[in-house]
Amino acid sequence: MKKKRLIGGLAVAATLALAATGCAGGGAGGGDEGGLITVGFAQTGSESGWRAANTESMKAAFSEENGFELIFNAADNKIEAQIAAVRSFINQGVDAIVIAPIVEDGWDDVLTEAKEAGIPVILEDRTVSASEDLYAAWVGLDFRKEGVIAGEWAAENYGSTPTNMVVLEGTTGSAPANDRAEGFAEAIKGTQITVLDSQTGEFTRANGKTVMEGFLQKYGDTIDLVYAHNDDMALGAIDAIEAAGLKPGEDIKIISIDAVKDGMLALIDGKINFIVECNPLLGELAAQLVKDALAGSISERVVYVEDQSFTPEQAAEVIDERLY
Ligand code: GZL
Repeated sequence: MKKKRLIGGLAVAATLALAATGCAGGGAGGGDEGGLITVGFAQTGSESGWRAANTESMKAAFSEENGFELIFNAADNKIEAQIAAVRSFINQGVDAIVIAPIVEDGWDDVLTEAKEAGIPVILEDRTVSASEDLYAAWVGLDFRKEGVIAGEWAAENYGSTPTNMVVLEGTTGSAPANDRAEGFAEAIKGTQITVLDSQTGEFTRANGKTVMEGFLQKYGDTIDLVYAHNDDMALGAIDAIEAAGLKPGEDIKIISIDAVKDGMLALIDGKINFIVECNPLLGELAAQLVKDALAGSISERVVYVEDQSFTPEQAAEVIDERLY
């Protein structure tokens, strides 16, 4: 399948240019009498700083001035509620549906219903295991690559000496949790990094803290390294490590993914040692894909937005110019 890879800022700029020239017009096959395209957006919930930035980006892109009427639903990280929201969008007869699927599995039936109703579905952020003919396109990040970059940094910096690691996993069954785990594990093969334990913190700061408290009670100061699948769980781990009288970033090193503002500030403060970015600003690209799908002009079905990574020094250089 053809894949398009865009650099984060370039991706947004390219889409804005298209919109400015009217290429991103209402498109055929969609739009109410006022010319607005009615879109149902099924968001995961509000579990993290990343999610807040993603929701903000989506709402800004699917605005009335951009030609949309947005029906927004946040499913509080409950897959049944998210599937029910999509079914509701179908029953409302929306022109298009956008989904950030909480988990990969369980989507075949409701996506088939959308297809039978003639409503195109665009996936943003996470992916699904359902057949590719059940959605028009996907835009997001290469989670496996994020895990590889994080693991390669761990291997380079800690892999040559015995290192005990615990993992704060993302939401069980979600594409980022699955792929970030797989990429990281591949990258540390052959090193002296040992996984003591791995448990989901559901991508939230509160659960990340609770899980880390459990790890500290069980393994104490034998823990050398934490790999957190997102910044919010890393921030929760910092809370737990400090409460235990230890120094995050020193006594226990931390590697994380997302690069949201609070994570980057902790990185600059030396409480996190390395962060791999996961760009949440997907709204403009998702909106363009909706218009292209309604116009029958989807060129690439898979659109990757490129990420970067940061040490504390690199984060300090860019923190003031970042968009989230
Ligand atoms: C990744 C996204 C993940 C983030 C978390 O694209 O799905 O979900 O890494 C968020 O912060 O909760």
